[in-house]
Amino acid sequence: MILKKKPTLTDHHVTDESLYKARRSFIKTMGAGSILLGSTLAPGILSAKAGKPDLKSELTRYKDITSYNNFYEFGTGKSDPAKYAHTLKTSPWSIHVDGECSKPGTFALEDLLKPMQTEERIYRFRCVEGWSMVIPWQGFELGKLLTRFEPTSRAKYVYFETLYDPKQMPGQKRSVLEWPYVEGLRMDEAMHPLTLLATGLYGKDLLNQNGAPLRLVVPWKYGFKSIKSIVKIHFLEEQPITSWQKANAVEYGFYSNVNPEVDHPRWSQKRERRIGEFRKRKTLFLNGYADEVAVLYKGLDLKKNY
Ligand SMILES: Nc1nc2c(c(=O)[nH]1)N[C@H]1C(S)=C(S)[C@@H](COP(=O)(O)O)O[C@H]1N2
Ligand SMILES: [Mo]
Repeated sequence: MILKKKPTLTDHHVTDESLYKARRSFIKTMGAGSILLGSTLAPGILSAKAGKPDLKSELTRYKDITSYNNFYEFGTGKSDPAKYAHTLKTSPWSIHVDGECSKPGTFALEDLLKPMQTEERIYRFRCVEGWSMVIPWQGFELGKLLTRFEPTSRAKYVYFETLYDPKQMPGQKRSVLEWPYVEGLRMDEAMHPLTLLATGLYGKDLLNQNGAPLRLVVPWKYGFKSIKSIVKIHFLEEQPITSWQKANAVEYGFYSNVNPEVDHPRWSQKRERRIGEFRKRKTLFLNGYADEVAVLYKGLDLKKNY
């Protein structure tokens, strides 16, 4: 679960990243920075207070983000998804929307994406296993898509399903989890402007191992909430049961908020290893997004609702 040796830096990675950074500063200089870093960015990023670390300087290498993965549909090893996820066919792709909403339906992915403006968001990403990354996503706010389906007043939760097709996802032939992978959010979490649907990272389309063509990103929650390769969105009144709750409800709760004060039953959550670094970092409450999202959990006992 944890990288044993320090990854080596090859020319390929350096080129990849220096090109990316050069392009970003070029765009900024040209005054077109608003396209990438403009007014639609969440308050926590735009108004990054003095003293808050600049996540841009902490970016995890593209190579690590795309080769050290969790995607059990392709095996449980960290390098399995990069090796095996090529069997997933991401085009054509459609998404079925139903439940408590006025505009359900089955939609071709292109039609869903057409009106959505993608932007870049650099987020910390913390896996429940104790490792973390900083990832420059391309995506759009989940809430802006969900609104189009007109959720009813009874929609208190939304859940998502990953594709189920053992031919394309051979890991589904083994019952390590109940398939398809399902995850859920409370409606206010889903509608929060930090919550993204990602279509790319580092300025490129998502690779299959990272959840192409569309995956959720909820930066203040443990990584497993960020469900990959989504084919279904369902609005409902009752709290859904997620794949990880089904697998082990004692270890994985519905909320799964990053919280250094609530240990996993088998290990501490106080520290994390940033992939590419040697010394461990302190894990931040709500993964560093408390200013933005702590208000969602006012009055909720986070030791019980882990
Ligand atoms: N469908 C599906 N989504 C998933 C997973 C999975 O196994 N299947 N793993 C989760 C876990 S545990 C993590 S940490 C993140 C990993 O995302 P990454 O590989 O892009 O870093 O994806 C999450 N989404
Ligand atoms: Mo994870």
